[in-house]
Amino acid sequence: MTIDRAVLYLLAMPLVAPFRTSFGEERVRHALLVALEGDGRTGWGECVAGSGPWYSGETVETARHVLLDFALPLLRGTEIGHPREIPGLLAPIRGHPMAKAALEAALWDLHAQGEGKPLASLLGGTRDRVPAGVSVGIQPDIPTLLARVGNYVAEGYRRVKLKIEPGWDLEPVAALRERFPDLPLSVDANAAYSPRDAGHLQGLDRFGLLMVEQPLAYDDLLGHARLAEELATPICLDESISSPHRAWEALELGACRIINVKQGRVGGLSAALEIHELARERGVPIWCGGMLETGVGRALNVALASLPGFTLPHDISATDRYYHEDIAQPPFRLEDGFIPVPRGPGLGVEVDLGRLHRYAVGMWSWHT
Ligand code: NPG
Repeated sequence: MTIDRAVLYLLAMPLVAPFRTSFGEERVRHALLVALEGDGRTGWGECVAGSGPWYSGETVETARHVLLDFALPLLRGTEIGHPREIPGLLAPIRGHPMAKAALEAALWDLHAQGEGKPLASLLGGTRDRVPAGVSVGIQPDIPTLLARVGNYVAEGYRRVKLKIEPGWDLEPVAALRERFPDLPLSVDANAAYSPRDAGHLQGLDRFGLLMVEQPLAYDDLLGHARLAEELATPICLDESISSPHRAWEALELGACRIINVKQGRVGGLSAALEIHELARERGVPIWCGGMLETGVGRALNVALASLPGFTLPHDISATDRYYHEDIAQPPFRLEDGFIPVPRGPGLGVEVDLGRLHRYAVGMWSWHT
């Protein structure tokens, strides 16, 4: 494969409902899409950086800058045999994992289309559907939370993850547990607590949670290792796992027992595959996280989640949980609590160019 042209689209996609976490509220998801043209085909990748540097240091603007001014020029005129060459080719760029991952994703799509195979099968996927979880943002009050979760449970979601922060933790979890005694339930703090909160967090242990996700700061592996000794609930790390090496360090330190794998956060699909291998060798459960992606990013997550080491329900929900109208077709639908893995070549979804242009608030073209 050689890249002839790249087009970057910045989309502003209104969410069906505001999504509130401990680091802020989103009503419109900004997504940077990368379309790579080469060998007469177009491959698509979605950059998961947000509009501000809250979840990670990257933003859609830093990603655009790095892609156009540094990453794409590094690939100029290069014959790329396989997308797994991308991390090596982009290695001169320090950091910026989400920007790099978007480029690698588009190349995987191009490569899989060229082979005429679904991305899932090229990655080594073994499932034809993946268990769907749903992530529930911080709600204004407990009755609203119970009603919202009741609807998701009725739709068939297999696991509910509740966003927590100081002031919104033990009480909503207790209310959910009381109403749904057998529901697989987890909580996600997005780094909202400090090591001094260990005693308070122990209060979660009586609710039989699957895990508590990222309680402490993103750069505090040691703090998580110490906290793990005080909690019965398994710790899962998200923000802290920025690379396969960090995953290895976290496991060596005992900082987590479960890993949330997001290909964007770890620098691309090749890195995600390495973490999958590591987790399988060590018998560590992993699952695929989500970043409110459009259908382009979701198709890639579903393909990744179809690998055998991904053993827990994912933050992969149906399209209608995020958007009234998605730029990719067909929408992802829940079937008996699972999301089917697309079977078409590449990502297995079609980008609706009319919708793409309707939601685009910026567009940049790059030529070799
Ligand atoms: O289903 O895509 C989804 C959302 C899952 O909660 C979710 N994502 O902290 O993991 C997270 C959170 C997130 C969303 C983080 C958007 C950053 C941006």
